[in-house]
Amino acid sequence: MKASEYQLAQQSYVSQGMARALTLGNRGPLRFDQQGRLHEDILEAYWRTGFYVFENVIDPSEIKLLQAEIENLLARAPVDNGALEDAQGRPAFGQEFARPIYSLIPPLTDPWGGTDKLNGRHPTKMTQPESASSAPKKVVFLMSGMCQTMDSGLRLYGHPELLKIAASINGDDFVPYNDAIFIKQPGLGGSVSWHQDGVTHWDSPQWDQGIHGFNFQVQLYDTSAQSCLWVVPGTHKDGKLDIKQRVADNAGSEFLPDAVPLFAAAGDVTIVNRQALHGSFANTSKDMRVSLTFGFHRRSSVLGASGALSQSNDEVYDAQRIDRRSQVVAVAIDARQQFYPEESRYQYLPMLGREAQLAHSEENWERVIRDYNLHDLSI
Ligand SMILES: O=C(O)CCC(=O)C(=O)O
Repeated sequence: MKASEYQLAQQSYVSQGMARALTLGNRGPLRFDQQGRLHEDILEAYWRTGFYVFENVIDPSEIKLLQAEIENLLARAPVDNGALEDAQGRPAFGQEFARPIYSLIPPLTDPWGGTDKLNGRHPTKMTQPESASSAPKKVVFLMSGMCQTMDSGLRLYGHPELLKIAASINGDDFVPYNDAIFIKQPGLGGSVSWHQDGVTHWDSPQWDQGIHGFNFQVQLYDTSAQSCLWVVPGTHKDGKLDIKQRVADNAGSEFLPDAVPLFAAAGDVTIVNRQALHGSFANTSKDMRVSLTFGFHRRSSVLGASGALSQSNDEVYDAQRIDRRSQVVAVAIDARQQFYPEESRYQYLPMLGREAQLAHSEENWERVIRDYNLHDLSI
């Protein structure tokens, strides 16, 4: 299918989705109560729908710094997965890191749908419209390790308001998960087929609507319903879903009738429950979307759990392992404080009293930040 035909097919779905999204009462400015917890109306809307769009959270000057670092990373990307050179023939960025920074795909394709990748959690394939003949053969789809590839990314990870949201949802002893930057260039960005993120706790006796945590997405550009993530509200409460059946029941169409778009502007921050059914379509629009995605868990969900997704399942997340990965939050908080000294510093309970030891220094960067994502806590 041509990209223009896909856009046309999407048109009425998109406008109906926008209308549904605006009835849900889960978008607006960030508000806290006097104890520094998310306002109860926000918590109610998050737990009812499984997601929230916080408007205007990140200052435009910070967004500019993030955008500049992303542009630089994109310019220095390898021409393909594992290639040693960028498009200008220079050594590609990031080859010294243990995990590849970049993941590239053919334009407008769906790399995971219908495959057994990522524990097979994307059972159906999205439409892959044809890209323009002038399009590059491969485009960057994901970038990982934002705390080591971008100074502004490390500082964002220590943002006090975002960490207050994490504490309000997962408790003061919340634990980090992983991060990934989704790049959806206009007319090129691939799709992420319908899925639920969590893979480990569906049959747990302690299962509830919050057991697999949530993901932030910090949006660097204005997005529309064509380019943004879509979520089926309330599905985080429903246990593991039969996604294949759901798509089959919709005459095989990926345009699930009850999904809504999380359209957002630059500087907005979205949160999505990792059990909610979500996905995004090939980006045939004119929007650039860059979503800095990073998640947090309840400590009780992770302690004693075995590795999944990016981690091998013979890993066990014991207290030491959790502490190792959580130190990244402490260094990020200090990196932020050094750069924005006027801002109030977040007090991260698991690292209380160890702030000096976990200051942002060259030594701690090498010890805690370099290759930190080998220790991600994926469940
Ligand atoms: O942003 C996207 O398009 C996909 C994000 C996603 O699926 C996720 O964060 O799990």
